Amino acid sequence: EKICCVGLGYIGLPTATMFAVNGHEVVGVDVQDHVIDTINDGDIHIEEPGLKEMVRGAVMEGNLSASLEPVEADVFIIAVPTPLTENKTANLEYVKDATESILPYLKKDNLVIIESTIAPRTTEDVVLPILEKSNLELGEELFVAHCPERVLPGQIIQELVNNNRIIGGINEKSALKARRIYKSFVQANMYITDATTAEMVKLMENTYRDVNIALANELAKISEENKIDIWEAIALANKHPRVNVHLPGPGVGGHCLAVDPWFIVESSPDKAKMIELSRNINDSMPEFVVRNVKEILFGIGDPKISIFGITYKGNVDDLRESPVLEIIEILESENIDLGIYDPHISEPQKSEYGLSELEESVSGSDIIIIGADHNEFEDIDPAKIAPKMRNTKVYDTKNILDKEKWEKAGFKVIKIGD
Ligand code: SAJ
Repeated sequence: EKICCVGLGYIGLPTATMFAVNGHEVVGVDVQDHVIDTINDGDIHIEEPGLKEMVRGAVMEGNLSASLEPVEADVFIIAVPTPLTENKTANLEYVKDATESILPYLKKDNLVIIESTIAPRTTEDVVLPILEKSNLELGEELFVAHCPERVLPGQIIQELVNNNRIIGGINEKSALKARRIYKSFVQANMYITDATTAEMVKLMENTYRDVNIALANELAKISEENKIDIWEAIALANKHPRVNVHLPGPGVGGHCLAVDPWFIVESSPDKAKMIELSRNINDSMPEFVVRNVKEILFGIGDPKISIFGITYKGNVDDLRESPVLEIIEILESENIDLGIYDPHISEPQKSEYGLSELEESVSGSDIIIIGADHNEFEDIDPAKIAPKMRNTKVYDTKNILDKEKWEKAGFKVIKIGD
């Protein structure tokens, strides 16, 4: 079948590619010229393990191409971002624009799938009214489903194949058609429901995780007050068969957990109390880190702070909603000298965010803040960087450092919540 995938970002590109390597002819659409050029050259503009090889193969075999404009197809997939507005509501402009953009290409028996994360009722109240303009009878001539993606950045390729999927059709015919097309590569179960339930399920999953991380962050603050090591306490609590406390950190970032719970708050502001509080607790963490680090540096004149890892989590290159960027912003607003290092960030962002190489970032520094848990940081030899620093302290927000190794090299290791 011919598939047109609108949006070639962290979800759209792997999904388009997966269809392309599984027997479909796929045209990916994006509004950015450089994305189109990069993909048509068989390369990728994002970092995701295993993706580059797959894209190259699919492009070389002629099954995947990228274009600025949609094309006629059997199946249309919308995988564009739904960012947060200033007022913490869902910005649906990209979803609306993408849906409008396929209108001229829609034909009888086409299937339109929305993968973008959207607030409850968006398929019914926003997407369908646009698709009605095709003059095709919805559910009989034009089939529509909301099939939210659930893959974890860093493991997208394997999770696309192995994760269960929720298929929310506007009617049963739509859901069955959508399930059939995903069967081309999904090896797990696919559960059929209506579009509005599917929207809610997706938001519930990310909200569940966000609320649990907020609990962990709150417990970290409480443990600190009581001089308890939260990491040890969590590990012990999780020995209980029905307990799974999540991990504290510098805050919650990414395009999903930091955003999606607000869509529920937006749709039910009077009821979504715990969800909103959790968002605020997680958003308070950058401040908390800065306050702690400043206490540790108390008495040191004109301190320099090194920051390792600015992405929203380890082993990705994604900076969206990264709490570490907020830590940097606070420190910069106080004119504190910074040395920033992140092996996953390359130009032009490397210059934009003032990054330097490892050695330069620690030169004359008083403390290192570990902001993201990149694997590379576990291999750093602290004995090599200690002599370059003025004070050898490290504040580990992710609990990834080998404390013994760093202490041996003369570092004072302080963990968040310890
Ligand atoms: N984090 C913590 N403590 C934890 C776990 C995570 O502080 O115990 C932080 C991370 O450092 C990061 C943020 O939370 O800043 C989110 O990271 P993540 O790895 O939990 O999730 P994402 O945003 O990369 O992907 C999530 C996943 N959702 C769930 O696990 C319920 C993924 O399956 C979704 O597909 C994705 O959101 C999405 O696109 O919605």
